[in-house]
Amino acid sequence: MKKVYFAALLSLSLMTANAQEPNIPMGMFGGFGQQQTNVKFDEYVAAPAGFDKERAGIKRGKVQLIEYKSESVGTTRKANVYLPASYDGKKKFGVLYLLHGIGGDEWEWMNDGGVPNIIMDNLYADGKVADMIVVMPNGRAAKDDSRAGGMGSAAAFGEFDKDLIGSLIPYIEKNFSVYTDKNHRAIAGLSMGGGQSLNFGLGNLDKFAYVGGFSSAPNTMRAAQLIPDVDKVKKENKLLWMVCGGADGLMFNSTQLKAFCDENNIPCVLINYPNEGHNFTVWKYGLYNFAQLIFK
Ligand code: FER
Repeated sequence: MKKVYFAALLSLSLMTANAQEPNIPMGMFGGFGQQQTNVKFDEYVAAPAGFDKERAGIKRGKVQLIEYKSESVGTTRKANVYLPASYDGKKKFGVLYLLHGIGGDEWEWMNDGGVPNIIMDNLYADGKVADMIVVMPNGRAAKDDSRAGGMGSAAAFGEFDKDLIGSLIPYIEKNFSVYTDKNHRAIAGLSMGGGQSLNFGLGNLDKFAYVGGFSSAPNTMRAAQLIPDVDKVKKENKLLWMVCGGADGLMFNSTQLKAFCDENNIPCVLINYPNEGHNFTVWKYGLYNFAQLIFK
């Protein structure tokens, strides 16, 4: 991962304007070490010890790799799906789409330290979450969607909404016992996946009622573009929740949105994880908290 972030820094000056951000001056990209916006953060409450540790004597869910045909990309693509122990194929569940970062793929949350299955198993065991499955796709909507793409695949991350909404969501809703309305669909992600979640979630208020951004990257659209209709977002979005490490140079992507929301009285949470950088400590905390707030 470290290598990827270094590459990200290096390539900043080479970046051309992101298709998602047509009106943003290049200076705004800033990368790590962006300008700051002062906002009042929401209270940080530490997650209980052991929230991310495998616990003995509880029921465990399982993670399965699925493949689906992507119309927009023109390939067969992969995603991991966490099914809780209580998933029996009969009762209907909500769906959380959980996205990865620039250096990741459909395995990043599972294999790079996110332990989403363990966090979810523990939350279920404690009765802290509503019924949901968690879908972890590959957010790089390109024929070659391997991790090797690095910064060069930033544009493919911007194309993922077509694959997600056009192919993956229909596949999940056809093949799993899940609700199919926006109030049972959530989207959240880390870094590039956080930016995608804010862009696609707020950009498709008819598809997602719950939106989360963890350490969102500079692919995050500026607030006025993300929220062109303040009243609509107030009416249709049920949760806009963000977290970012206090020592993460990407904080600006979150604070610019938080400041806009505060000015316009749009409910929005932004937690500053004290002294933390751009890493899974923050992202695990994000999943732990976001999962408890959705579908309730
Ligand atoms: C950038 C710095 C970091 C950027 C993206 C990232 C698009 C993404 C980091 C990640 O996903 O972990 O300037 O520009």
